[in-house]
Amino acid sequence: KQYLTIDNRKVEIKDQRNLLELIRGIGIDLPTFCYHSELSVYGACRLCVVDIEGMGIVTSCSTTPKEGMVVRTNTAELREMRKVYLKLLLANHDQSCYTCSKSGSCRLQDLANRFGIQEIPFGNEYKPKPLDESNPAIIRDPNKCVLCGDCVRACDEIQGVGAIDFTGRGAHTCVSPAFGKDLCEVECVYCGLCASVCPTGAITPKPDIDKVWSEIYDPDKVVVAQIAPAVRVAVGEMFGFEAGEVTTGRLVAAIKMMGFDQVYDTSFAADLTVLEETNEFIQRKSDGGKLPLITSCCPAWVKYAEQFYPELLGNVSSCRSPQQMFGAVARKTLPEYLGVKPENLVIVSIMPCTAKKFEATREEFSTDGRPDVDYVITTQELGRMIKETGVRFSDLEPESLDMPMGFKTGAGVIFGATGGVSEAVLRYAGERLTGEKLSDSDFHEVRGSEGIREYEAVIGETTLKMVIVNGLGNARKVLEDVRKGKSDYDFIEVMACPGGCVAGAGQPVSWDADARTKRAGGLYKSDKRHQLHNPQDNPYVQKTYSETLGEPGSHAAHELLHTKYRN
Ligand code: HC1
Ligand code: SF4
Repeated sequence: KQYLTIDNRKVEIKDQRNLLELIRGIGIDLPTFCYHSELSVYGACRLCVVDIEGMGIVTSCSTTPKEGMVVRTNTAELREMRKVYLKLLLANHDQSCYTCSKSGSCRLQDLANRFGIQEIPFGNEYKPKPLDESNPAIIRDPNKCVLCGDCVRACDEIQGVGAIDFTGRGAHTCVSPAFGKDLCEVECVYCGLCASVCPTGAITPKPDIDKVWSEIYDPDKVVVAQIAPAVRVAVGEMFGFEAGEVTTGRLVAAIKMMGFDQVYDTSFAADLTVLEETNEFIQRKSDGGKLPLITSCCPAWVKYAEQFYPELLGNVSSCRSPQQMFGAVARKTLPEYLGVKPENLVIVSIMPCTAKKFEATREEFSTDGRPDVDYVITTQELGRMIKETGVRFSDLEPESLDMPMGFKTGAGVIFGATGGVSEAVLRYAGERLTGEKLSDSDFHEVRGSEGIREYEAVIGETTLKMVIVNGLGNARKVLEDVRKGKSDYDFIEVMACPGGCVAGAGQPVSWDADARTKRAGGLYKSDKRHQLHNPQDNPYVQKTYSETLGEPGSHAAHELLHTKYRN
């Protein structure tokens, strides 16, 4: 065993990658902007400085812990240095905390407060730069950038997109797409990972709150909501609940009190998606069609495939995502069901994701020129709207979702975690291929958190070779082999966000490193509590087929539930 000393305490060195991790591991929250455990070490913000006997002052993120080191994290000099670094950042910051959407969860604000900074002696040096609001998903505000580079490394190292980079030199350095272009002009897929890792308000989800309020206030409109799977296990974090706590009932109550007329569940449409996608999969498998079949519910992944793998678009399932299946079915059936004029029906999605905002604007997903989904707000935006109303979320009595589109099986709920779509598909494929009902615990091995997970499902005589991927950089690793014809997978699940939708960029900002795992755990717990686990058993999905769609893969199902991709 090896030991070192930190602030007079003897500490064992285990497998920590750097001194910063070790220090944080013993409960000292050293500040950083540019350190992120899933990204390469950049060492630029210098806030994590420590004093090591014999070495002097170094950044702990780029120092390897060694036997016998004597480390101090808190000295007069270190404290002064941190304050100067913070003041320099603040002097180049627009300081509009009152109006910033990140207020309350901004690390610069938090640290300025923590270090008791009361004045910025250098004067406010910043000259306002224009915002980039060119796309439907995220806003880039260079005035709030602290040049930590987290967004640049996340986009490059995790997503393999490289849509943004440092540009300019010295005092003119900033982060932007190449050649000063806007995000809508480069290969950005709107995954929002840059916003998730941004410690300040420099990249944030684009809000649609005001538009939704004005529809709610319009007496002629009937406003319905669909709630995505991952929202229910995260929104509570904005009201003091632990990550992963399932708050669906309170969520329904709050949304109703806000003035929505009906509250439905995207998981209903996820059940529907499983039937269509599994049908497509089994058909391709039996007719020698194009395999592997690649999932299509993540809009950032779909845009990525269109841009970087156009030759594999034939492998991507033609199924619309659950969000868009919901929109199409709701437009077709709800006016009559609710007795409302079609033009007065407003459909709002509540999603954990920024790319869903973009997906809803795609031309493919509109009927007679009107988008099937009118507005997409994120979990964060919903939480802010609830806060605006003053409703005390934790005191609410849980309410039930509205029928029919509020009914779902556990399969439609687990979609929000990486591996969820695959597991749901197997629950239906199992029955299709064997003619027997399988237990819902048959395919739990697809669960996990690794970026690439292989799984072989043996169902009767058939073996299905699957791979579950999250993070687009991981997708690239798998797809390169598919492109070269070197892969023998039958099925590939791709989610752009590491961990799947539970960690989407629209989820509440969390400083809990385990939030992702806890939220996924919440979805699996919710599945367990559901009465039904197999999507094919959803009585309202069955009814939708018998009344509107015929059967999975029918002409009517294709019209409403499938799509084509842009090459
Ligand atoms: Fe997702 Fe999906 S699971 S993509 O992660 O297929 O956003 O939650 O709503 O559409 O159902 C997101 C989540 C979501 C869709 C479903
Ligand atoms: Fe990169 Fe995703 Fe951010 Fe676009 S949204 S810049 S692809 S990380």
